[in-house]
Amino acid sequence: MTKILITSALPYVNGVKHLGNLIGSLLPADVHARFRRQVGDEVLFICATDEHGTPAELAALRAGEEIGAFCARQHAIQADIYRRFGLSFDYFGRTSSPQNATLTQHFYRRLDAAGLIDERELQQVWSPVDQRFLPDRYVLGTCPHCGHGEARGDQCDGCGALLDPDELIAPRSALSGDTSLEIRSTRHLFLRQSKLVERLRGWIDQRSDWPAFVVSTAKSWLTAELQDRCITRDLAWGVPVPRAGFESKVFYVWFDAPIGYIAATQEWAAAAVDRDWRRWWWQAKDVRYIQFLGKDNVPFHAVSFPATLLGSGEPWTTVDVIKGFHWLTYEGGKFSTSAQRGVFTDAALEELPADLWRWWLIANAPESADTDFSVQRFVADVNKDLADVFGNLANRIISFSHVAFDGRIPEGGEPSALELELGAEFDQRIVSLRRHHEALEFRAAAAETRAIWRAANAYLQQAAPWTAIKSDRLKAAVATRTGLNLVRLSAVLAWSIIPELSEKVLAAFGRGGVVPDWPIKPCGELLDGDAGNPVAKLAPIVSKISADKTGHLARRFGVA
Ligand code: B3M
Ligand code: ZN
Repeated sequence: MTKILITSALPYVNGVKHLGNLIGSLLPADVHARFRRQVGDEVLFICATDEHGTPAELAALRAGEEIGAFCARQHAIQADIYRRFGLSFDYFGRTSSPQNATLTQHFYRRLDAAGLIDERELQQVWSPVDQRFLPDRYVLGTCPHCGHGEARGDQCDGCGALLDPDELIAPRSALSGDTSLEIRSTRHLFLRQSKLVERLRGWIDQRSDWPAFVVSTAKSWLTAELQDRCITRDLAWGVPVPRAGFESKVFYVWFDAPIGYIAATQEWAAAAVDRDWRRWWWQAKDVRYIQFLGKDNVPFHAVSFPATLLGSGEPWTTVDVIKGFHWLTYEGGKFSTSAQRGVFTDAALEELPADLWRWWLIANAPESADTDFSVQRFVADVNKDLADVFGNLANRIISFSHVAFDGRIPEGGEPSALELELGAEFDQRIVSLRRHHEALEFRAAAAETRAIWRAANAYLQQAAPWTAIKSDRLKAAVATRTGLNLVRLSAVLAWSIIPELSEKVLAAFGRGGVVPDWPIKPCGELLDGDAGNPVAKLAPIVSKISADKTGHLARRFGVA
């Protein structure tokens, strides 16, 4: 049994995520975790909310809520949404946990002892009214390039230019509006990544399974003069820095967030007996570690976090495979949390069952390039694949078994050449599906899943038990038995992508509520098996999205 450690990028706690966030890390991680459990691997699937940094602080301020209470409330909201999306985390933790604070400070001490921490003086914006240093994005003003009046000290949303706070015209504090801003010097800690370049390069060269664009992103960071990284901030909310003179500072959110993967595993271990986080993270040579994340997160996972782990000089598990994703765009533009543009995960679930979203997103995952979401395409695909093919297949043959065979998998008759060919075809298809899942090729896995449903449908069209029953009961029995087993097999093979719909089907066969084992018997045998077993009636599992509903979705989600 292989031990597979899976982490999804940690969603920021600052608000409900959109479908782009879901497909960019959380959902593919879940599909892979489910697939690995099906084939019998030992899986640990870990995620958490990323709770520190300025986005959380600003969102709490806007909500008029104390930051700790805000994070606790938002964590619960996101946890509930992910549960309803069927995300099967073994643990969904929080980076504000005591475990993460202790571990982050531990890494800092190890890096410091190894001579990898430097104290340097920086010039920063100080607000006399707020009595604090302001991070770049807390300084607002007029953009020197386009004249946009609400430009931030890190970037202008009007023209996209990257800025420094001292370039802004008429700068003011985002907190209080204070215009009497000063520049003061302040001391910060730097992680000397430049001293780790060779070790990082050697480490990256040993990784064989990263997608090409992930390797090239990582390498481009290493060949360019690798910058030492400032790992502290002048904020009150975050992990305290255990160093004299740093009492009013915390660690930078991107320093503690990836450490949160390990800390969340410690939270998981603390939540029950017989769980050992070290089996996954410490001298764990038998673990294969896969990370799922969006392309903007690649540098942090391919360079910065490994620098922390390797620099500690301790035997931590480092990542074997980074599966990075491109963007999901929205009707030709950007999904945007700040502009509330796009489909948000809570709203998606108000409208339709999770599996419809899961199916479309995985079938269209932005794996090799950006992919565009549109309501029209979504509706067309879901209606065709899930209602016309998968749902129809299941409902039609199960209801026929009740009309003609008493709701049982019928006995009698011998498989003909048609069934034998079908068995051989399915053996091939299952091998190919498994290969796609193992290679983390999500679109290809969905395409093969769809091809399997279509092949099952085509068989039933041809074998037509509803016609055969009029003249040849044994032939109808073989076709119905094969058809029912095909439906069950189709559900097993689709379970990692559409778990809820699959389980409805599997429950009809008395096999709901457990991880369905990946088929290992030859299909010829599977498709002819289980004669005499009952099959429960099944209400229509997927209903087609109507034209009215489509109009409603288009209106609700901002495009007519
Ligand atoms: N929260 C950024 C993001 O969601 C960040 C990921 C942290 S992973 C350690 O894009
Ligand atoms: Zn501008």
